[in-house]
Amino acid sequence: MRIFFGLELDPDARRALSDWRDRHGFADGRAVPAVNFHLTLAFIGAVDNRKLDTLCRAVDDWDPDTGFGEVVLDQVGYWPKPGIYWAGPSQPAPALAALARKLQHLGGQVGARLEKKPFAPHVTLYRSCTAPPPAPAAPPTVTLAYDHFTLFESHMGRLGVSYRAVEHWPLGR
Ligand code: 3AM
Repeated sequence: MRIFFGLELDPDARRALSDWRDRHGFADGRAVPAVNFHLTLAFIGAVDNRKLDTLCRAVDDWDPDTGFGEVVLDQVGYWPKPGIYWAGPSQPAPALAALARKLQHLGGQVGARLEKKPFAPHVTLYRSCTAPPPAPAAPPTVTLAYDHFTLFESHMGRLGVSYRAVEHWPLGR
């Protein structure tokens, strides 16, 4: 199975981001269904059941010092090569960056390639854009509050990709 760690959007954040996109976020690409909105922390890739189990136990054994928190998705950006139009925080998110680094490291123990690019927190709004999207009339202001992180399975079906939460781990005390 193909897996990654990420943050879920709570229903309010999901709805707010989807509403903002309907009103302001136009792009010539494939709109990500709101049900699929997530913020990727660490992409792991394909693992078998044994590696999945090893990874989950390694996360269980680790006591994250990252607490619960929130980021405000208040800017948009465009990556031309993958054609990704995204929403993300304009402010640095050091706690999430540290969490992402640690999860990457744990993923490395089951064969995940180390990501060389710096962590760029974002929620993908559109994929496969063929042209840079027009600047929106108003930026999003969506608060993404988190108190856990999630291991997702990414599944490619006849109707496109879908994500299934495999396991959650709480953040903060
Ligand atoms: O939806 P976002 O942009 O957060 O692009 C994929 C998606 O990111 C990314 O992992 C997330 C869940 O699928 N992804 C897919 N293949 C990847 C790879 N080989 C990858 N990231 C890094 N390397």
